[in-house]
Amino acid sequence: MISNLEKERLGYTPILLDVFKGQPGDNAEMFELMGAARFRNGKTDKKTLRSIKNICVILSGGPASGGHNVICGIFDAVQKAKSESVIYGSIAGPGGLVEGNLKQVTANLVNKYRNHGGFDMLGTGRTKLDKEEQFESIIKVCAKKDINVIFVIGGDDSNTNAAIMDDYFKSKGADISVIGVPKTIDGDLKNKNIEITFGFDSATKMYSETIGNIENDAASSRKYYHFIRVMGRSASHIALECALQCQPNITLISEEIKAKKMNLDSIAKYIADIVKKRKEAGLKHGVCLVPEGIIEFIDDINALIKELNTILAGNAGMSKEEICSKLTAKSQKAFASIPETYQDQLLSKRDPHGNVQVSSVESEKIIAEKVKQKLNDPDFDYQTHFLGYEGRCGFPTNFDCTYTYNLGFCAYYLALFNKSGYICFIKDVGEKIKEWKAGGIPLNSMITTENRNGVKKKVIEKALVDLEGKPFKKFESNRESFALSDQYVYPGPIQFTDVKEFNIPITLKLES
Ligand code: FBP
Repeated sequence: MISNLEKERLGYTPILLDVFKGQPGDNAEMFELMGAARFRNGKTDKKTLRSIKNICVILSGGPASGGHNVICGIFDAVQKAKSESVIYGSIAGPGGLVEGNLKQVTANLVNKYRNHGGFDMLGTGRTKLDKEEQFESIIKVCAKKDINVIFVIGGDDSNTNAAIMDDYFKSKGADISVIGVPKTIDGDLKNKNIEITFGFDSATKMYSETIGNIENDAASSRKYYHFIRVMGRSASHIALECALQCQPNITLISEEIKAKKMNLDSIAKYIADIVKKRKEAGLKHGVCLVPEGIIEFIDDINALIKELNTILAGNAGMSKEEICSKLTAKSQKAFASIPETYQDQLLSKRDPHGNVQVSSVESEKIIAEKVKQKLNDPDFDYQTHFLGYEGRCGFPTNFDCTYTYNLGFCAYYLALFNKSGYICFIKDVGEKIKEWKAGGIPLNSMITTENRNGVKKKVIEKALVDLEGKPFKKFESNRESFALSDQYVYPGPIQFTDVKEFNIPITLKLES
């Protein structure tokens, strides 16, 4: 059974960019602009286009609303090209392709998932691709299924997989193109061409609805401080966007905390001072946003995590005492500064890419508890919330539906125009849709090296909140008034009514 809204959303038709209309070659040509491949209206000799055999699509990493529409875009692009390519989906992320666990993406299947949230059409996973055996296995699976194009729909780690896989194929002369598609609710895979990752708009609107509701409860009940942690593994883009949308009293921005070298104690003092001032003004309630990734940006805790990563990488199964004995004195002190109930959360196993699973670290509770200790005021009472997984799979906004559908076309066109090792983009999305531009950039132009699991690895660098950028500056210039008086905004649920212009994120508007 499907809900009424599901039925209605199936009927939404995303607008297709002009450049992707008609048969490929009839209406589009590629040109190079400042290191990027770009499409514009024009004609291309069809004989110069790649002969695409079969295709594999991979949904990779955390889900993000709009992923299914990327696949719908690829599917429809194949139909428009009057191609006989079969599209296979890799089951449960990159691991499916390594193991040959594939599912055919048919018209019936895509038609069930148009404008639909989640990644459940194929499932997703975080398998790290960096071993020769994995790549050799993929080459065999591709040969068996006659696949010569792989689309990786993912975030920084997944597109790092795509870059490394492409390098391997090129070094072995394997004729398989790899194209990435920028996804992640975290919004941290961006640059001058990739202005936004898909899923960010839908997730921040879903979180903002709830934050607005909690703000209203705070202002109604007038007795609690609400500490709300919002997802975002590393960067604070989600917290900043929600802060601009809902105007809570306090929002912590991890990048600023790092720049100011703040530790847990100074963060607690900053919040406690605001609580005291509000109490003097007769306000005993408030709302504080905490970005999920904060823990890795707190000066002494970051050093502690780095040490823990190295210790845990080589010594699974050690007791807490043994681990602590291997820490430097400074890190032992930082570990002790975390309320004991939450210390084990830093010792939990790392993800396949060597990341601490910050979604399991209850930083909102750690901070709330520290503030309580600092205030020592019986009037201070708090509630905590984690807005995480519920933001990743909801119905995509009209913006995300349209953006992803075009990303699907763009990815297919890049492969068709003989690109490999590229990530697609649609830019100028703050403008009217007829101004949107499509293209791709080499994945390798985004690669750097980072310490993961104690080993130096190639990775795509995360784009953090720019403290000199307009979104942060706007927040900074308003935060004192947000703190001392209530200027809550209640955005309410996502609206799906058709609009001439998309209601894009405030941070994106300010950056455009
Ligand atoms: P991606 O970067 O893969 O899109 O994932 C983002 C994210 O939703 C983070 O916000 C969160 O910390 C993480 O995934 C949670 O991962 P998991 O699903 O493995 O618990």
